[in-house]
Amino acid sequence: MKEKSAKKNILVSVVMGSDSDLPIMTEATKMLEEFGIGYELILTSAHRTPQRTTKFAVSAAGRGIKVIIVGAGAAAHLAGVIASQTSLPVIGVPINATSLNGLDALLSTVQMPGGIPVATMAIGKAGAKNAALFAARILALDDKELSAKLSSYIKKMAKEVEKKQANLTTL
Ligand code: RP5
Repeated sequence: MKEKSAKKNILVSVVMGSDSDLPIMTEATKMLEEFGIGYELILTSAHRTPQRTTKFAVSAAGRGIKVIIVGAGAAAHLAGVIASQTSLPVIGVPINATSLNGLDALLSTVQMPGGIPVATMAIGKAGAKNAALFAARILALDDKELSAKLSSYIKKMAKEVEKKQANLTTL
């Protein structure tokens, strides 16, 4: 099922506030690759490079991007700032980057004022993985092949639980 993203139509932007977020956001890119979804990796910060962030946000839809995944830690305003400048769906991944263990990023990402939605995932690796799966579910709305891949993925997960159950009972 693995396909290289480089030659694919780029439909998803995976944005990070810092290169220190990459080990977490790799969980998202791995899933996108598994589903054969083309993506781009963008490094930009709401606070350190506000103009670069605006340039990215206002141009994304025109470049054919359909979904934006944003990982950021600390006072994580990046997803909200991007969501405020595009009508594309924005999925936020709070990252554990400070002594507050990601709670700061979670609240900064999820507590958006009414009118500017950010679909906020769990803190860290599970959130990054789910961000990619959520993007896949959005794209699958008008992509039957992708929809079938998602169904197989869900069935495979269920089978794995059954296998683990069988292993438990033979212990
Ligand atoms: C945020 O600050 C980034 O998203 C990162 O999670 C955090 C720390 O960044 P660095 O100081 O490691 O570059 O903007």
